[in-house]
This record gives sequence, structure tokens and C-alpha cells, in this order.
Amino acid sequence: MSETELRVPGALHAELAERARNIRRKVLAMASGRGQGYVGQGLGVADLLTCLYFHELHYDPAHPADPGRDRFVLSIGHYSIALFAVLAEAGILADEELATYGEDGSRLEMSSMASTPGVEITGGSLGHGLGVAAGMALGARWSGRSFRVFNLLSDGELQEGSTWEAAMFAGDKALSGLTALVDVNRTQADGDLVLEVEPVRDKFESFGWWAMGVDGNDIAAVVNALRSAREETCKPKVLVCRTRLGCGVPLIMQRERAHFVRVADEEWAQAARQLEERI
Ligand SMILES: Cc1ncc(C[n+]2csc(CCOP(=O)(O)OP(=O)(O)O)c2C)c(N)n1
Repeated sequence: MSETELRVPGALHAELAERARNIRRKVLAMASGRGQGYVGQGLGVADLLTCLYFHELHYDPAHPADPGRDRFVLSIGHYSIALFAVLAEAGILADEELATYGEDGSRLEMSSMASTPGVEITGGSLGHGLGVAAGMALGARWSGRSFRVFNLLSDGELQEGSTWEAAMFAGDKALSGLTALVDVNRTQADGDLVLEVEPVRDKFESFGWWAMGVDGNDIAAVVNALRSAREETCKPKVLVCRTRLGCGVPLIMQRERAHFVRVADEEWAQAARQLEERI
């Protein structure tokens, strides 16, 4: 057992692991219903979002727009499949609605819309989430509210100038209510990253942030990293999370082009079997 696992009670670890499994099941069900989707991303960040929604964020599922809620800002709109699965697991969306993912007229678009309960911003155009999240964190300070703001962004978004303007702003204003989680899966649309983004931690630190690296598919490590970030009260915080696209389902993990997955009918059943076998 690793040192980080020892610092997370077994019951908590088991509860979060079960949540993450449910979220992966929902991701596969949503994508197989359409025959396609951003399934690799959904599986890749399932552990991260589980730890965030079921061990860190303060919110009331019955009142998803409560002004005192902690905010989760998804800048990578195409990761909406993961967010919808988590919102259903949290009881903010109904499980039945997940079957409409990507359908014409559905509230569950393949790129997230702010009109969906539990979704804070409309996504699609990359590189804006960190700026919005920083603005929200400043708004909390100005209005004397204690809510915190978490932003999930991608390594591809680190190639956007707007991300670094936001990082500079948050560092300068010492926005300690802001925590960014960077999903470093080392891929973007056509395969590997087209521009190198490392060293990510050093870059954020040079903008005045507190930074830590973590295995984003290790539940115990993520729980501990979120706690360490919570304990830093002077600076904006960033967790640089290494994740694996398709984590939990070898069939998706092994795909060469796993950015947007189209899978044959029989392969969805195989993917679902692989997820259960791994459990
Ligand atoms: C401003 C902007 N430029 C380009 C795109 C097109 N686009 C959609 S997804 C994507 C890949 C981005 O890679 P990353 O954000 O790292 O996502 P991942 O590979 O994890 O899916 C791109 C370039 C976009 N949505 N917005």
C-alpha cells in the first residue's frame, strides 16, 4: 500500500472508488447510446471529478444554483460527458436524462452549456475557463462570500495566451479561493501535444501560484493533493494532474486516435465488460 493510500481512510477510499466506477459506467452508457463521444476524456478524469464532487466541493444537490455553492468551472466543454455523469451521480441530473447525451434538443450537449443545471459556463471555445474562474474568485472576495472556485482545464489550453493572462491575474491578485486542475493527458485533437507545455508547475509558480503534481487516476493521491491545496491560504493553487485517456477501459486506452471515439456496436459491450473485469 502506498504512503498516500495510508493517509486516506479505507472506507473513504472504497466509497470514492465505487463512485468513480459508477461515473465510468455512465460515461460508457452515454457514449454507446450515441455510438460516439468524448469517452476517453470522460474515463480519464473520472477519478479527479469524483474526489472533487464527493470529497471537496460544498454544494447542495437540491439547490445547484445556491449563491453560496463552491463553483466548478469546466473550460474544456468537450469533457461535458464526464461532468454530466458526475452531476447524475450527485443527484443534480436524473440518470434517465443521460440517455439524451448529444441528441438534438437535449440539455446534455457534447460541449457543455451553462443552461444545464449544475453547469457554470458554456464551453466549446477553449482557453477561457481559467479567466472566468479567476473572475468568480475575485467576485467572491469583493462580495465577502467564502465560496471557492475550481477550474478543470486541459494541457491543450496551456497553449492559449488567454490562459496565461488569467494565471498572471490570479497570481497578482493572490486569489487563494481559486484552484486549477490541469488535465495533463499529453494529447490533443490529432494525437500527441503539438506544442510542449512542460514544465507546467514551474510556469505556474513563476506567476505566483502554489503548485503540486499528482497522479490524477490515483484516488488517494488526489484526495491528499486537494487537501494540501486547501491548506494553502495565500496563493492561487494548481494541481498538475497526469491522467490516462480512457483510463479503466483498455479498448479505449489502446486506441491511437482516442480524442473523439466512434466505436462499433459490439465493441461497446466489450468496453463495458472490460470496465467490470478491471473492478
Ligand atoms: C479556441 C479553440 N481552438 C481550437 C478548438 C478545437 N479543438 C477542440 S478539442 C481540441 C483539442 C484540445 O486538446 P485538449 O484541450 O488538450 O483536450 P483533450 O486532448 O484532452 O481532449 C481542439 C484543438 C477549440 N474548441 N477552441
